[in-house]
Amino acid sequence: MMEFNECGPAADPQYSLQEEEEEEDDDDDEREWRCTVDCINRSLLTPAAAASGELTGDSYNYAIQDTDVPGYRVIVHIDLDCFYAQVEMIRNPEFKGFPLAVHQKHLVVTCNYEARKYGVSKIMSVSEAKEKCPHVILVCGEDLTPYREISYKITELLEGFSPLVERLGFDENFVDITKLVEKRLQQIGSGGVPADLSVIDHVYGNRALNTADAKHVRLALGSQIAAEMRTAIYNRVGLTGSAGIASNKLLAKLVSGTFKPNQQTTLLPESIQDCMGSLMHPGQVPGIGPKTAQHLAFLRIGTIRGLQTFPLDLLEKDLGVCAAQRIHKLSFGVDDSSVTPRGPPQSLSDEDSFRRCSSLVEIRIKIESLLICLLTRLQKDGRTPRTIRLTIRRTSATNKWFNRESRQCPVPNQLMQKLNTEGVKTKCSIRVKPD
Ligand code: DGT
Ligand code: MG
Repeated sequence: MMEFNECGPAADPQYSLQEEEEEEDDDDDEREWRCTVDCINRSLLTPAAAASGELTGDSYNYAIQDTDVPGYRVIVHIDLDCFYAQVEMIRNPEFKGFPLAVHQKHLVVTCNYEARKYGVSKIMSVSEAKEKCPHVILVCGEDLTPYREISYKITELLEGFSPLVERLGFDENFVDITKLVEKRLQQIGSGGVPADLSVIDHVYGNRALNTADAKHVRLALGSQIAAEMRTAIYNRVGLTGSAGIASNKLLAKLVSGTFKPNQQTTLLPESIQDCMGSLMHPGQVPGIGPKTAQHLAFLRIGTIRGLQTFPLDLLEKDLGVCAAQRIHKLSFGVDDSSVTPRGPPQSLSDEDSFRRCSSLVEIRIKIESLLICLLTRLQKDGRTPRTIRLTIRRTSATNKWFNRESRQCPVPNQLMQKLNTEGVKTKCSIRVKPD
């Protein structure tokens, strides 16, 4: 891994989007929503009140002064459909229309919707996929370069709609379009909202739109903008995606998967509780990671309702005030976290399982090839890294997260100079010493 920052951990490990997180075997298994709960000033609203849309202010005034008022924000979550598979179909158009699976080592990491019809699914072994669909086209997806490149293209495209775009993995983005919605409201002006204003595509729970309700109007306009974004992604990059439109990140992410592929769903405030209630357990709430879910299970909290009704003071004692308040609010669909653009990644990394390596020579060849890939990316990036780190993770049958060992050092000046003058073809010299 190459880091652009000073030595030390690259970024907030809670909910960061480091390149390395997007690789297989990511150790950030506690992907929790960034904690923005104000632990000193408790919210003026109870979560239930906030979730039900009981906000102060004139709901008939469509445009609001403070576009950051929770409940009045309009957030879009876009998740590209079968991302790696779509990229492979762009690279090889002859694959279009046929069942296709992308694998890394022996695992299918995704497959197109044609393959899904045969029962092929993500994280299925290649042999099982072949059993389900003998004529499935298998493409190796171990080189992430094409996915990474298209992924950043999509984010850039979305930034053309709003500067507030937050990447979440390779194929998901949150976009805060509140300001854009405000602009459209201004364009509508005093003439009033057109009576035929409608939500594009699906409304969660089939709720009827009430054009006299400010939040409904804002979300309906949001659904139009989301549809424009999806059209732009398709026209300019050739990819389809599914979108969720809601008043916060949590809800937008939750509903974006309701109808897939290539569809979108808007959540009106009156359906928030139904949407939260549809989740089987707290671990399904985006922002509640597996460790917290495990902890909740230990407290015998196994359902969303159970979490909502669990005494907050007890939860605070167990999880700490900040975390307890955060997940309690999340269980009601309340999420105040803002869409935070993160800019370019603070580190670049590559990894391999070294499964087929059984000698130092093979290890050396493998590390050199990883380093060359990294240097190629570094050269394209254009920034100068400060630190290089090598991490070894020894997996065991019982726990694959432990036994992580790292060594790091400043990137040698000569390496960068050589890279600048001779390019990546520079021979990488690695010394692998036995312990
Ligand atoms: P979707 O969203 O259900 O239509 O399908 P995908 O393929 O877009 O799935 P998603 O959004 O969960 O993940 C985006 C890409 O990330 C996917 O195309 C392949 C990769 N990916 C997903 N799950 C895993 C995993 O468990 N391991 C690895 N290495 N890659 C994964
Ligand atoms: Mg996806």
